[in-house]
Amino acid sequence: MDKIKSSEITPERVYLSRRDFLKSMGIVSASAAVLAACGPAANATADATLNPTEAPAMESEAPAATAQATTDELGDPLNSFEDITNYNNFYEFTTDKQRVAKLATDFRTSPWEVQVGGLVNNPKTYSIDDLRKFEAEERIYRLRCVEAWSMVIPWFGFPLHKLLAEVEPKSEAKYVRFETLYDKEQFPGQKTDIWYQWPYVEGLRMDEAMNDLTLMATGLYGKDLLPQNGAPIRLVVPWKYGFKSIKSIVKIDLVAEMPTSLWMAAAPQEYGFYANVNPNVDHPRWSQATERRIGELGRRASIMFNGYEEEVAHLYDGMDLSANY
Ligand SMILES: Nc1nc2c(c(=O)[nH]1)N[C@H]1C(S)=C(S)[C@@H](COP(=O)(O)O)O[C@H]1N2
Ligand SMILES: [Mo]
Repeated sequence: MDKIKSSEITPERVYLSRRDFLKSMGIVSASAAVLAACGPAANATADATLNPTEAPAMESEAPAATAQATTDELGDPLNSFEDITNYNNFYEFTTDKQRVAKLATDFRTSPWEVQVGGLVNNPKTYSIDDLRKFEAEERIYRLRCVEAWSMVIPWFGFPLHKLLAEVEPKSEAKYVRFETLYDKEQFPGQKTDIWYQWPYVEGLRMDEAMNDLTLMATGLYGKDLLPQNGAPIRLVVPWKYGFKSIKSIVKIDLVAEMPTSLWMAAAPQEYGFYANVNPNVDHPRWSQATERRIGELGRRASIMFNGYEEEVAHLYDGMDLSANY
């Protein structure tokens, strides 16, 4: 995965000047509209631009989205910034993927703290500025939702193992438990969607957490994360179904026992702890053999460990992969 290690992000001023150039050519909003019309975000974008009084503000706020690469290591093109920021699973806001972005507009991501503790020698509460001091890099990852759709996303962030090294896990620590912000005022779903046990919780086994692919993402397309993607910081575990990649994290604990995730609590027969992408094991209610890549017509074959078999298959040596959904 040389591509990933050597990646270097273009400074923001380069994007800005490029954007100013495009703007002077009068093609920024036009090209954005064309991109959106090709993807599932068409409705959301159309709604947002229907009101002409909102259009100028939206344009000046719209980030100049640029990534180093144009494809992942398999040659698949990146999904557009519009797709990635307008088609989201974030049940704290709504279960309607095309309404998350709008509901998340005013979400407060500053100040923000992440408490890291549990079975560690150096527990520490990190401000988001502290977390931004970890050297960040661009990582192009496929995101494969358990619902059988997928995207290719240029994340920006740092490997979780760098953070764990700082807090020094004790030898009794066997798992890492992550928790999303609990705030009923800002997350309408936490108030109304009583089916779920809030806050959202996820977990990884220690060796999964230490794997170099496991990313703490603070940005995508060279910009800070938007709230709908889990601002200001979220986990990205590319070989597992998307629900493992928990958003808007406020707490990370090193623990001895396997944590119970929100999805294990809600439907244990459908969502297991490991949740590795596996086209050979169907979800109880649908096939996992194929997926819909957002922006593409038709379906494509899903791949074992979402294409990261070489990096992670060894973590599961001796485990019955047909049994641990
Ligand atoms: N806190 C929280 N994290 C979450 C979710 C959620 O509802 N709440 N949804 C998950 C699911 S099912 C997926 S597929 C991904 C989607 O990430 P994206 O919207 O950035 O593409 O986020 C995951 N992380
Ligand atoms: Mo998902």
